[in-house]
Amino acid sequence: MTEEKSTVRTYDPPEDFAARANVRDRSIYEEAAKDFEGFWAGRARKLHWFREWDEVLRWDPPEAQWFVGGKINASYNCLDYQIEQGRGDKRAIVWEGDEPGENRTLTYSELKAEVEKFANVLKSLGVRKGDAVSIYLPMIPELPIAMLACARIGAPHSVVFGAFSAQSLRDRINDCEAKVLVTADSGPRGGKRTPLKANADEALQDAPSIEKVVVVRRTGDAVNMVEGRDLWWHELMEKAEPECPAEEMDSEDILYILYSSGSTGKPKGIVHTTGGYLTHVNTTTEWVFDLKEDDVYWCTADIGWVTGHSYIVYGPLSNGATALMFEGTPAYPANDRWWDIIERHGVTILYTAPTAIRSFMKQGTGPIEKHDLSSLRLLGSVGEPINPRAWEWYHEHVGGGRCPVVDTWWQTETGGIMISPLPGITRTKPGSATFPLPGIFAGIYDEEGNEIEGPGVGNLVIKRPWPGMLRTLYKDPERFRETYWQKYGDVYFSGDGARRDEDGYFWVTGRVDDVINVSGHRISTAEVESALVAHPAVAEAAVIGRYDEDTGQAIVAYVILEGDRKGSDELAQELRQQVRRVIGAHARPQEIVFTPDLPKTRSGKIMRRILRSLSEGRDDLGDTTTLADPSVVDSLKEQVSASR
Ligand code: 6R9
Repeated sequence: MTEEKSTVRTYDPPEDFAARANVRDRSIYEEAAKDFEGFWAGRARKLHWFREWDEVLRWDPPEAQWFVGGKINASYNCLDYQIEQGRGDKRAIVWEGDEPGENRTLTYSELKAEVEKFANVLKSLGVRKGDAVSIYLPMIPELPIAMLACARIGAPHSVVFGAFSAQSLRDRINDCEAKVLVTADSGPRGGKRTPLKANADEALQDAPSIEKVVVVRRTGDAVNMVEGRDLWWHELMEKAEPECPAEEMDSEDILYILYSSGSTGKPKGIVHTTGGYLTHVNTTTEWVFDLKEDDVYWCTADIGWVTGHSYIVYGPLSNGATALMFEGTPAYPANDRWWDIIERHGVTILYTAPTAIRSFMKQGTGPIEKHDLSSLRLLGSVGEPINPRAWEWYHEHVGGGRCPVVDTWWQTETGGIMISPLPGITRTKPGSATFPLPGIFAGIYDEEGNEIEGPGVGNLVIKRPWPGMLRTLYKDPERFRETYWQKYGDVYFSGDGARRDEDGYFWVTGRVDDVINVSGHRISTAEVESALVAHPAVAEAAVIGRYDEDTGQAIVAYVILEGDRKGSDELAQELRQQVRRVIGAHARPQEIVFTPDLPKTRSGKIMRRILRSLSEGRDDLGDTTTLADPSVVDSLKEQVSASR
């Protein structure tokens, strides 16, 4: 993201926060750099191991093994080990349903009891160590229960986001050849219901590996139960044996497979293993969120995405945290729902995405002002570059100016947070994820593979292995090699671009595949977007490169205006000027399309591929099944033809 140079301001950690922070000593960076294997081994020792490893790291690029020979179980670490440390009666999960006031709380002991029973259910259905289990559930406690039950018996889970279509579910089940599917009758969100079981039935018409389907009764909606295949969760749980000791897993056994979102073609089955992954998410949760015993921590992501895996389930629970889990949407039943939840549950740490923040900005501060948000002490951001104006708004209006903001860069592939401020140490610059965490060695490379030292722009890479890294793409090691390692050998290619400024801060500019080339000038869509949203009339912008005979590509900007502002030729002109002012004349959009909405994946990422097709007048929009709201496309088609 561009710095919006005229307004750049830095923020030091508040003194009282810094004085009590989990990480206070800067020497941690040096210590980690001196001996990064020893450093991570020290972190791994904070977990429970049945047997310690023989070797910290075996690195045969691109294959990494961490804590070789170590025996560990993720479910044991998230449950038994917490109870051993006296957290049996502490709340592990505080669940809030789609309807306000619909709550459920599970202490660590209660969660463990449920997990053990469901682990026995899975065993009784024939699931053995190494068998994959697909999970297609709404945001209900049964989702982490099912995941931890899989982890307990060594069955890799593959969670499929509850709003994915039947076709997407089928592809994912077939790719990992899951034996059992766990789903629900239907999933309520924002007052509407997703027919999960009906989707599952459709998916299962062509998913031969599935032997049994376990169905959670969430809403009571009528469903079709197939004799001999489909079983009710509650009936199985009633009969289940209560005790199920955790399997001793090899550090490198697969913990889960998660299919990556939003890109074209076949989804990538990203594989995470046990010991290294758990070490990474455990450490980063403690450091980045400054987690303390009495925190109420809320990550607003869906567990169907990696953010939920790492920072609702494995990171917080392996730290003994109280994690809030919310089934609904920010707008239901009213647009102050999140602020109501924060006030009612006394949330202290909030971790969310820039797209949510920008949608709140559009509504103004009214909904926030109705609530007391003074419990909050730390704010996090993830998923895309956060533009400085959204950062500032988040800091001022949600955080009341007193909470550090951590902008965390990472990917499904990295397993956990890689670049982020440490809230008690780092001076932040709005829009910058700041520095790689201790023990993480990020760099910037040019196209030829030369490292750009000092200020400069290039591809964001990771130079040394890290514990949470993906180990492979499921059953496709060749694609793993090509996608991430072919470009730079033993250095990981992230697919993102980044700039380092004069002070050494990293500014992640977005996917390098979203780079536009206009007359030989490389322009980042994220940079143009940031320039546009810095204009007071603009709430959100998405920029794409359209094929252009003269210049190679031309920039088209789709713009959502603040409040009830209307688009006009004058305003379009003004916005072009704005981009010229912030970046330069070469980055001025050729066309500006005013639109009430943008096509997004359900995790909030703008689907630029669809915008590109639309602006090039192509009728074939490719795969649109991952769209959060398909009707957006039709209204955009009208806008585009009207603007011609
Ligand atoms: C965790 C997650 C990964 C991609 C990543 C990058 C973008 C995520 C970001 C960010 C700038 C941040 N991204 N966090 N860009 N600043 N703080 O989102 O995983 O769904 O795999 O997406 O998201 O482009 O490459 P995933």
